[in-house]
Amino acid sequence: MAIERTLVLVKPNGVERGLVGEVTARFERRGFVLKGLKLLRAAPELAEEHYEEHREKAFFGELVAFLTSGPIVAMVVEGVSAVQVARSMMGATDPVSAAPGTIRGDYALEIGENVVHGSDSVASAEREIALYFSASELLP
Ligand code: IDP
Ligand code: MG
Repeated sequence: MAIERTLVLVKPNGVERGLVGEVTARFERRGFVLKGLKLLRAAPELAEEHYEEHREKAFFGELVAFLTSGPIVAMVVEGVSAVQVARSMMGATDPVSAAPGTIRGDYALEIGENVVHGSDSVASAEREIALYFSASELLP
């Protein structure tokens, strides 16, 4: 029963499509507590650092261009096994394989525009939260 924090992003197409409330509500209803929340436009440097593990991939340029293409919402959610549970609520990376009932399974079809991001480990979550939030922007 480890209490964890994870970073959730609503990607530009999610914000554009008016899905911020929908995504946020799912995490709140599941029982997670919001510890940080902001609307921002990611600079290329931020997007590149966020996705540094994918720097050598063919889709890296596209990935950074997409994440910086419009406003995003960043939130820190806290609760039991937040990293794993948030990822399971989002569904498979490729929405074609994402189960109905998951965020991607309900709102996406294209892998490059899969509406949400969730950290993939506690270490990634700590690193990513620090990229998007200063300590004073997070509740204790
Ligand atoms: P994740 O978001 O489920 O953790 P990652 O493998 O970390 O998936 O990939 C980061 C993001 O890069 C994905 O959410 C997706 O939008 C994009 N992506 C991953 N694989 C591909 C691909 O093969 N083509 C285009 N975009 C991709
Ligand atoms: Mg990932």
